[in-house]
Amino acid sequence: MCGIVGAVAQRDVVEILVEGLRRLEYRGYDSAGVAVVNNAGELQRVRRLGKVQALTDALSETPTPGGTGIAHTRWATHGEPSERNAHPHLSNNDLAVVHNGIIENHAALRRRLEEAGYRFDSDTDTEVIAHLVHYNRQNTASLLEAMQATAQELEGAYGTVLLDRADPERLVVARSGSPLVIGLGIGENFIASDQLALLPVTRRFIFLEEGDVAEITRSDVRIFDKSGAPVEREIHESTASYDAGDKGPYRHYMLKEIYEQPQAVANTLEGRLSETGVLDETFGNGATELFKQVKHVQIVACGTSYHSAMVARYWLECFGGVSCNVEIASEFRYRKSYVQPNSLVVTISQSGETADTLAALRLAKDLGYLGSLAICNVAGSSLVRESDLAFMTRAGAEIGVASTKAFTTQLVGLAMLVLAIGKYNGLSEDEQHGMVLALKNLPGKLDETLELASQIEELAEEFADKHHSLFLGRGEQYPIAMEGALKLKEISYIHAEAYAAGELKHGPLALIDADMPIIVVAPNNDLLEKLKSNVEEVRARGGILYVFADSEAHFESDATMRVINLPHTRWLAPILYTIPLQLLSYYVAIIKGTDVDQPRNLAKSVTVE
Ligand code: HGA
Repeated sequence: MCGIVGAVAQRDVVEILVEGLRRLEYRGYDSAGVAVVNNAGELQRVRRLGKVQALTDALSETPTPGGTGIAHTRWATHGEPSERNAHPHLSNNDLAVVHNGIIENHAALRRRLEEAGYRFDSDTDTEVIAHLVHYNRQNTASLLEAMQATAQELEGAYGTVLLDRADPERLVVARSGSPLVIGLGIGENFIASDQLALLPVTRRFIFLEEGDVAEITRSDVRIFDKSGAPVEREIHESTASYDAGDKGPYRHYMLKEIYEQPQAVANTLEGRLSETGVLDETFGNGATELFKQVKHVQIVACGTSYHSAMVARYWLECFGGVSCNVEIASEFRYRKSYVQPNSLVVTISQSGETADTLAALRLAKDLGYLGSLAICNVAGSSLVRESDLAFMTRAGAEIGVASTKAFTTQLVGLAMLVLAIGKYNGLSEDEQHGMVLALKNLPGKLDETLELASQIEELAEEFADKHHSLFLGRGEQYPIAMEGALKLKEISYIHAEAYAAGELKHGPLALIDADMPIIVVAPNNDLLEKLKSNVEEVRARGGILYVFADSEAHFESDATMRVINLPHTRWLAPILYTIPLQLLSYYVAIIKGTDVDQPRNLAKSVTVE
């Protein structure tokens, strides 16, 4: 969350900063701001409430050129979205600060700084960083040392960038809990919270590590670790495509990303399957030794990734021959838990920077798991770097706040994990062969499923005036019902709940009437007859049903039930049945006129807890 961009160059950097913010807008979009030191040595700041476009408009009215600058797009945690709370924040008109994260001891620091004579102009926690660095600067030899001293006093999480009017040739940056990446140019250098922001200006990146403080000038980058010792960090050459942040011919990123799923899944599978199984090295060095010993899997994740984990639990226990627990990261990290013998901990996160998931991984490492595996879409992210093994999902950049292709490729990764672990736990060669074949056929089935879009668009009309909805599924389709409900909530703001269909009679049946659409995920599997009984229970009470089914499941459309048939598939049905639910929420949101890619109150890459 929160997009940060900074640049030190000879040329005017404002356009670079604003283009970077545009590319990071998915991380927060309630306000945006920029601060630069201009040729006259003045610190100039422009901030606007709302999206980056409002800032761009303001900058075109009042050009604000400068060779060194910082910029920010905000997702508020402390203080309402407003211009006065927008970053950058200043101290004494000398220092400007942008920040991603939460300073937990901000109240105590604020009191102390107010006593020392500092005046606060915002309600944010961030402003304490500006004043504290300013305060510490008086007793230190450089801005870098002032930041190092400040880091000792800050509690919580931050990725922060500082600009000093009196020393405009450098930026000082610090990372603790929130990601920052340095972009290396020729005679100019950059900083951002995501490499995507800097792809127009460089391909060479250094990912800062926990506790790093760095000084960036036009010609040099100096990095110090948390003990203050100078360190060298590896330079990565990025292969991400320049236009990863473009919508192409699509109206929204979300639609583009829905349609990219067959290719994203094909990319995720490429080079990782043999005729009869999954190549262990897909998960990294040492995977074979680890998988041979695994008897239990603990998966930890948040949001959509948590739903993929829930599907994996069904798969791992059904085919993988091992037991599995799944837990929401923000719960796991704050409770006492027991580690089963021979347990692998698996974390799942699109960005690899999800604050709660990262904290859960760190806790798990202390608890003594056999090993850790990250399933992630961003190479070089904290989760990947800090795990023993990693499976990269190759979904490509996902910009829409509501996750689509990241989810389906996570499921592909988890399906491959099931095969990799299952082969050491009784999964026969024949079974593996059939499962591999299904994986290879999956991109084609996804293409076929996407052809249902016009039917689903038509069906969406019936949801636009509804305020509530219910999603039902059984077995491994229950988490898909949960994911469908989450999508609808996220982008159309319709209240949606998901239930395991067998639970209906324990309460939710009371809600059924003609104003409550009920979406049922109904592939042809062993639970089909049970699910059909649940469907009848709803019909008997006047409910209107929308059933996504397999033609072999023999549901018939009539006055109270609309049936949409999907291509036939067995064990990978959760991946296929996700597609119509994504399309449904997309088209409902279009009809309702909500902001599909940047829904209210949300942002992508949840780097705060
Ligand atoms: N706490 C700061 C920054 C918020 C943030 O990082 N969001 O992702 C604020 O509220 O401005």
